[in-house]
Amino acid sequence: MRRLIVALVALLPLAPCLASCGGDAAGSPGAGATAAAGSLGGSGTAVTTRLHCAEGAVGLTRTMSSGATWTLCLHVDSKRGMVLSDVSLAAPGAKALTIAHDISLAQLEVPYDTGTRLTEDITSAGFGGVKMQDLGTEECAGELVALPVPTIGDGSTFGDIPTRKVLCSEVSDGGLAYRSAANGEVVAARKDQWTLSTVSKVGWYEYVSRYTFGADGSIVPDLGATGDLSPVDYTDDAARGSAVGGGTHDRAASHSHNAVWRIHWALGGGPLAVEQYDAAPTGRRGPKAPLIDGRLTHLAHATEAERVSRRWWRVLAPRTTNADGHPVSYEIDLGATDPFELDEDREHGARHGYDVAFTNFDACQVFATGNDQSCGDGVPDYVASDAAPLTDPVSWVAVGFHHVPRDEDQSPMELHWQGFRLVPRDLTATRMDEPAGREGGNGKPRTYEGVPLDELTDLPGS
Ligand SMILES: [Cu+2]
Repeated sequence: MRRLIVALVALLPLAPCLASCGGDAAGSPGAGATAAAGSLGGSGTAVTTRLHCAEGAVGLTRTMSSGATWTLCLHVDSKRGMVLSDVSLAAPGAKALTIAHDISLAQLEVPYDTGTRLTEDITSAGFGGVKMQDLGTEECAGELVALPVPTIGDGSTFGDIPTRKVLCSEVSDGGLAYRSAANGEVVAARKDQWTLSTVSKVGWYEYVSRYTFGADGSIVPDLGATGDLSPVDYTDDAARGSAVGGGTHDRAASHSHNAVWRIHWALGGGPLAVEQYDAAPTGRRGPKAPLIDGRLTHLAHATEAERVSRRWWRVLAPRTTNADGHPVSYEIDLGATDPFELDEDREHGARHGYDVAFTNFDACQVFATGNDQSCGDGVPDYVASDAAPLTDPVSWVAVGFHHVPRDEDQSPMELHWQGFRLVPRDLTATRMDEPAGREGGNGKPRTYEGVPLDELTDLPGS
């Protein structure tokens, strides 16, 4: 059942851009070298000239195993590193819908539990410039793409901008998409996934910034860490480190990798809205199971929100509906994370932590902390100053990893990952790639395996 449609696109240097890529003002790349495709991987190039991106950005596209097509512009910012803009998805046979104007990292804070070190790796060191590493075939099994890598700002002001092979575009097996045995037939299919990644070396750590685009319309931003433990952050305090040498010696200090991503949503165009879903047991029971009530709450204004059990958020386009008449939306699924409170936000009072925050788009609001602009230093400032209805949402998604070193972290450290998922919710009326025989399966079925529902006796299992 595996269906693989590979985009056939030109392997040509990018022509000068004819129009803006539509990215946020803060992320617009400046004048510089044009991007060129690098060596061709086994699965074909993703670089396309069909998409008009801003100068300094490369256009990328990929048609997935589901038949859905992703297209986006990508450039390197000296601070944020890889920045995606105009990220759009075309479901099979449908027009492309712009999902996000702009997606990037907005901060990576690394405080050590010993209290002796705290770094802000995005706003201080930056993931672009000389920190962004050239890649080879060990790091990238797919296509290496050369990009202009500005060392200062967006590159529009200072000198020549080197073009280097810093981006890896890779298509890989995404595992089982579905399996269903019914009506005497098994339908099953695998799926593929498309990853874009860069590596930035900041001190002893090397960070992999990665976005995985799913055949199902999902986007998974994540951050991997490798390189080496800090050689200068060891402690005698057993509460603040763990022995990585013989016996109880050489306690490498525990620390946190506090990452925040910024997503400026598009969903085909505004006004948009944000909702939070919560569900809780009622304390009562039905005939066989507890009664649980869940509901969506409209978040009318900029706000900080915390992760609790069964809670999730979605950004929706109330005026753009799928064939079922449901507003198209994307769900923010945090998955596993170590919640954190950014140290730089501590002056905002005892309760200043957020797992997800929403604000209206402001081109000046780029970083989660250390923004150092008239529009505020960071997310709590942005939320506090934003009284307008929340209709042009930016999501600030905080995903932490409290790293207690282990022997296997040396040396080099095995890559550890932290991230989250953006999952389409009601983007299409059914799954995008219904297999033969399942077309039109939409809503409550009238029969199951040929038996009318009212004749079905209770089935064991779910
Ligand atoms: Cu670490």
